[in-house]
Amino acid sequence: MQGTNLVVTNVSVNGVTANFNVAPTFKPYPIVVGTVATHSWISSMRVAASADDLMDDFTIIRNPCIYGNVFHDKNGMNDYYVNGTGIGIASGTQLYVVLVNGSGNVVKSVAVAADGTYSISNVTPGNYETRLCTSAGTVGNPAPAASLPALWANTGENIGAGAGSDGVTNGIMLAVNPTAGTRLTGASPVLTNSTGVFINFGINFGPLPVTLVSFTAAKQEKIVLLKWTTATEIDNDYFIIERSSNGTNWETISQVPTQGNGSNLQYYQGKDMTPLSGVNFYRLKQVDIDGKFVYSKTVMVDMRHNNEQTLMLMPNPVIGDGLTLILSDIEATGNCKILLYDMTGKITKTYNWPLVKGTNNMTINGMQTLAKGVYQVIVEDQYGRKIGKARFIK
Ligand SMILES: [Ca+2]
Ligand SMILES: [Ca+2]
Repeated sequence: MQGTNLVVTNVSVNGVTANFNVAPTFKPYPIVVGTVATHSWISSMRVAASADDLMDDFTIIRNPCIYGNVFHDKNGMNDYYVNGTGIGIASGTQLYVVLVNGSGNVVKSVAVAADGTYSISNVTPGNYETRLCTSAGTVGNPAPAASLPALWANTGENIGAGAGSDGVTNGIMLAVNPTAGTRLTGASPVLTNSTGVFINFGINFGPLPVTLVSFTAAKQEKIVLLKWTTATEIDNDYFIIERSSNGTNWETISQVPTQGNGSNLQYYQGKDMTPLSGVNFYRLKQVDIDGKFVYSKTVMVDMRHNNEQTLMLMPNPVIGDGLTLILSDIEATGNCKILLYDMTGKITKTYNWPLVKGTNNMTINGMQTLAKGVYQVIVEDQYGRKIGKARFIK
């Protein structure tokens, strides 16, 4: 093959077909560069025949993309999550996500799809700002300011699927720095569109009536004390404390009236005088004077005695992909089995872990792929005996 012209019209890897549109050059082996029209997140592909004439050096250079969702997030950060129903058109106005470089100019911009998703593909690695705007701007020109249609407000924006926002709810995510393009090599590279930066924006129609800055529940002897703090309140009516044994079915514990409109911190507390003997979940239902309501995040209190709590889970609720199990006072070694059950009692994941005597710190991954909900973790020793049990929230 060396020194001979080779014509490659397309190459297929894992069902992805590359349409080569660049003239091949061969120095000293055939090298072909092309792009894949249907997978814009691949910036280039190269096929090189090695000395044995087999095309076994297949390289795909993939630039990262910036992608994510725009959510109609009716409870804002009260539940500490940028989430909700996807939205691409707000009050009839198309939304755009604009990628802005250090000079303040538009690098790329995309219209947000009707389901709230967007994807800016083939981004050259570098430092950017992303803005949620009502206009696309023009590439190379000064970027439009972050903007929303009348009566809509930003409620948060964050990187990744976890909780929290970047702290300033202005429709701007600062200092986004996608890493360099991933290079996949070999005869059968696995193609996925996973490289990139995942950014979500949350917006809401009108300001949120109540901004909750904290909500905690703590065991106090035989009762549970619930405390929460609001930063702003507009036309709030009351809070309802709800309790659940499983995170699905909720009952009302008590109702607490608002302390009134305000933009200073307001402190509240309530009590559950008769908590359930095992795990108790709590949430707040905040109700406006016009009857609209939103739920807070869920918190958990375990009323079991301390000597029954051999298994601790962190962080709980889970934030990223990892969950650390801390199992103390282990006497027998051998492989244990970690079983994750969803609330229907179905095993969703299993892990094996070699135990050591004493305290075991075991970090398992895969939490990102779990649906939101409450899960039970059961740890069994090598003989199938239950040695730890705990619940967590995703
Ligand atoms: Ca939210
Ligand atoms: Ca921001």
